[in-house]
Amino acid sequence: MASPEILITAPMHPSVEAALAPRFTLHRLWLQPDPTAFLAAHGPAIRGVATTTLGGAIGEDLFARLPALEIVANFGVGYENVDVAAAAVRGLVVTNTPGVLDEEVADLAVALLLATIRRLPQAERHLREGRWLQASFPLSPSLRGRTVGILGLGAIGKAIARRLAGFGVALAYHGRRRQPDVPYPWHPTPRALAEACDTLIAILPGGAETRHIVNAEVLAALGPQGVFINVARGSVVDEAALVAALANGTILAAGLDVYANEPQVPADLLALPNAVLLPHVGSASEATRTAMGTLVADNLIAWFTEGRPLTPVAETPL
Ligand code: 8YV
Repeated sequence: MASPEILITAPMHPSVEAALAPRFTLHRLWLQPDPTAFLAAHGPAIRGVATTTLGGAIGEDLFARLPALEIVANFGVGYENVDVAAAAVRGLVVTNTPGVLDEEVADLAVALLLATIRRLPQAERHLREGRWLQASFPLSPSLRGRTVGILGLGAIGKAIARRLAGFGVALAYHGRRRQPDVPYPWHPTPRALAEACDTLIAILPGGAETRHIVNAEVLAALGPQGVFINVARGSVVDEAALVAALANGTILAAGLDVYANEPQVPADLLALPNAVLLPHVGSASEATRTAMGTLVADNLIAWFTEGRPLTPVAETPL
């Protein structure tokens, strides 16, 4: 029997193709000189799609050209790039990569928090540029005595909270629902959380529902000693309001791993001395990206061999 045909929409970690190549016929859409003509010719045979959070949005426009499509396997725990409602109408399974990146992203979140508060990149630049020979690096703010609010207490948020419990800071959270088994105070809105803390870590899903959930009002509530860390999605914060809040002292500092329009980072954000900026590296270790790629492939393999995906998203019609 011919092996099932899989469309890969964008380049992703080599572990995906390594695991899929022996079992499937692979088509690499981004290498096609004319993707529209390619889809017209090969679309009807394609039964699976592997896509990535950073590879652009996919939905009905693509699904309509793939009438035999059964499953969309997303590289990334966030899957706002896949129109799950359109997929559900067509009875398509959608999978993501939960679990395998939680601890890695939580490590990065804490590293970014400390780097931002203790101004580690600025301190390193001070040394490298020879300025230490003239003067000690200026004293930094401190994590001591802070209350850290976690916006989105899912699996990664909890992994961040576990780490921060060991740092002796007070914790609080906001999510859609209070979680009865969580010992930290819950606040019913992002603004109420920001009022109750001075350090806010965003680790909630992206997409329309959470767009600009951190706005000028929330930043003002965080206050002049406020530190904002974003390891979620650029869309969850009003980037223009954040730039203004950092520039005029509404908040103290920000540490960002994600942006509204990646890989574009606005020039006025780049110019701010009180922002620590990373290029979306939360899960970007070799080991974790390999685990994510393997899970993308394993979902497709499980679907085509056993008829059940390993990690379907909540909206998937199973
Ligand atoms: C990756 C991520 O950067 O899992 C996610 O949702 O944002 C990151 O782990 C992304 O998936 C790479 O495509």
